Amino acid sequence: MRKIPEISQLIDILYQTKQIVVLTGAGISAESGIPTFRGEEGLWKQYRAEDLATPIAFIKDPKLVWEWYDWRRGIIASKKPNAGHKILGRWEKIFPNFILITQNIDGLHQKAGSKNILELHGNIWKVRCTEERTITENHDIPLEEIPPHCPDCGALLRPHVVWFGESLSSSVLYKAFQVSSSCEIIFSIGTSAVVQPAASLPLAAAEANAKIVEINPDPTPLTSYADFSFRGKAGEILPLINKELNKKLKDRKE
Ligand code: BV8
Repeated sequence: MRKIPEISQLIDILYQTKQIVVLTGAGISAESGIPTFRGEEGLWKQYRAEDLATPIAFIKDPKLVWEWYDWRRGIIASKKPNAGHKILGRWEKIFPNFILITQNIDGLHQKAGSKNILELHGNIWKVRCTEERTITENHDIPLEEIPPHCPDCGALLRPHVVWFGESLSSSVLYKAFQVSSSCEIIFSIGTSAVVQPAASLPLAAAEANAKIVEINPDPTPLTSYADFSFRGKAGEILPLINKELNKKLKDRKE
């Protein structure tokens, strides 16, 4: 098992911490087989974000945008949470105040048992009527009709996700900044830390003297601000941290 010296220093803080925030991005789902956005195998490789994940793209060609989401839903539907998702699901039960903020729309954190989640960018398994704005779950693989229409009023349905150029839910965003500005430690796991306003959350935490812990195989714009920066995969690093944490918690009980 890999030994990383900084882990013991992190554990010395972590096991006494009450308020923890974790921000995740597409990287935490990479080991579940879901392509990230910007990496080598990134989703954007075949497509450009500007062409698809925007309201203009949807107005111009709802069928093309829905074909892309239908394709992604097909990929995600068969994927399972990995060790990283599962450990975060367990940490929610260990730490008194634990909030998970995710940029991901794949729903794998919920599948791994996490309950206290803020989904900044929505959820690929929800659809919204473009007229009535009603939101419903839809797990059809593939979609019966592309683009799908509202069964009540016949208007186009859209994915209930936040596109580029769209504002996030103000209540979700307010809560995300509130908990980030009052936590003791914020983990930034599997995100390239470029998409705003999500990328500002760890900085808001640091402003309030929280420690920043980054887990990512690659450096990001956040790396230079991180107090702990683990260069590795979430599914490898989180089990190492979790193992040391459990040892410390066990010692404390004895
Ligand atoms: C908004 C849902 C107000 C849809 C997504 C300020 C400056 C510049 C630009 C802006 C700004 N403010 C706003 C903008 C514009 C824009 C923006 O941020 N653009 C970026 C590209 C610069 N932001 C917005 O439009 C936001 N709206 O601010 O509203 C407004 C209104 C009008 C005009 C201006 C402002 C809305 C953003 C939400 C967009 N929707 N997704 C969908 O998914 O289809 S964003 C999309 O990117 C996903 O949600 C994704 O989660 C998110 C972030 O990407 P990451 O998760 O970080 O994924 P990525 O692939 O980039 O990185 C993965 C990382 O994991 C890599 O670092 C990799 O090394 C690592 N990794 C790989 N394997 C592993 C791993 N890590 C750990 N373990 C592994 N195994």
